[in-house]
Amino acid sequence: MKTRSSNRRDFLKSGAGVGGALLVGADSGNAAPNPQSAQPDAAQPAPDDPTKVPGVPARPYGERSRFERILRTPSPQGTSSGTPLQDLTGIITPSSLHFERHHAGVPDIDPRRHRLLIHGMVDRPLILTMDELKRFPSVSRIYFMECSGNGYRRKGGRTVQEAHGLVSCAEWTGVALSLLLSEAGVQQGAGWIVAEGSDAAKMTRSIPLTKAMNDVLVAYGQNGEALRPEQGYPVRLFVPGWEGNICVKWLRRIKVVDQPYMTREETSKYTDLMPDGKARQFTFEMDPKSLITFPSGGQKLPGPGFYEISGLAWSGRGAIRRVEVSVDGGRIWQDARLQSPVLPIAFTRFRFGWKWDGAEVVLQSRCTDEHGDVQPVLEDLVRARGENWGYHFNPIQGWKVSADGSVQNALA
Ligand SMILES: Nc1nc2c(c(=O)[nH]1)N[C@H]1C(S)=C(S)[C@@H](COP(=O)(O)O)O[C@H]1N2
Ligand SMILES: [Mo]
Repeated sequence: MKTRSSNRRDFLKSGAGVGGALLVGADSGNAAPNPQSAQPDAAQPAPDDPTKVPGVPARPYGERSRFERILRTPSPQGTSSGTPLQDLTGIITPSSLHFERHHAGVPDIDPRRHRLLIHGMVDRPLILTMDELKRFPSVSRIYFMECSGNGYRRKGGRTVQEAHGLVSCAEWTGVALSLLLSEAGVQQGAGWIVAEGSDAAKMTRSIPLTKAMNDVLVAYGQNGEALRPEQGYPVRLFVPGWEGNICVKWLRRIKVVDQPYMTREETSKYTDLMPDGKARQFTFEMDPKSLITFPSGGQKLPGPGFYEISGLAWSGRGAIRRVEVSVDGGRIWQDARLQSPVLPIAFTRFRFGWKWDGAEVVLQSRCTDEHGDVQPVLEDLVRARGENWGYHFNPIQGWKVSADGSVQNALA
């Protein structure tokens, strides 16, 4: 059987396609393409014969190749870290690169001692151990999660990771909250739940019962294994399509109540101050958003030629129906190809073939979700929401490609 690299060499030798530029763009999608990778036979010393040298032995827990270097970017305060969206393939974010946001650190929880309490306006209050929780029928779903502060308006950012890294997409496994609430028996007059975490922040949020009974998960699995501590080990709430902060991590308590509790997170934080001086509360859903991840800020194109523009689109309200790309600063928009699967409330990967003539250009993407909601331009967002606002930042993102191939954030 031929290896991937020998196929690649044959492809280059045959002079098929457009040579090195195609491979650097589509194959590595990397921030710093190595121009030598276009001529492996000529310019690089012959590698040691990998068929003669044993690598790592079988090991109990896998690690990536030592040549792979992509990382999250922790904030200076250590309270968040961004996903390197520009370096990922497909739609799943590896758990080790899932963005983090925590208000007061990551607690170290022994799952054998952890309990989940479900109480309040219920007939049969429950105290569940993790083992008991895992005995309930479970479901696995692929969902994105985005911090409502992602891309915060005045933040800027050189790369897609710095500007928009507080969004990821994973497969989440757990028990439907509706099942646990039915088990507890919700009483007449209940209208909300309050979810509380067991971290120092005691993150607490109110959620309408209609959502709680719809698609909310009490999740203990992430990409096929236990949640990572950063993601809420041993158990978190997962509220599909809504602001990340509602997905309470290290979940210890769900209280069924008759009204929202007006916690810190829904009064002083996570409200949207409007131009008339009033603040919007409970702006739950994340709006449709798309990003070109290649080419994007900080990357450099090696020269004119063919490239496959690629990126991600998502909407908190359902599936992505359409992504359009403009390669002329927004005059002409053309449909990008949506890569299957196109799942509701998940990343959708889009692709668009493009021939760069070497002139300065601004690349943009614009998505539309299944309800017809379209990603707006920045000017329209500012007009609607005023100067004070900064959360739920989903304007069309442009990347400027200069004549030397360098790519910059056109919004910064
Ligand atoms: N208990 C608890 N839950 C929490 C938080 C927190 O600080 N404490 N941060 C919230 C915020 S603001 C976001 S955006 C998401 C981030 O989830 P992640 O770190 O798994 O990406 O978790 C939410 N859940
Ligand atoms: Mo967040």
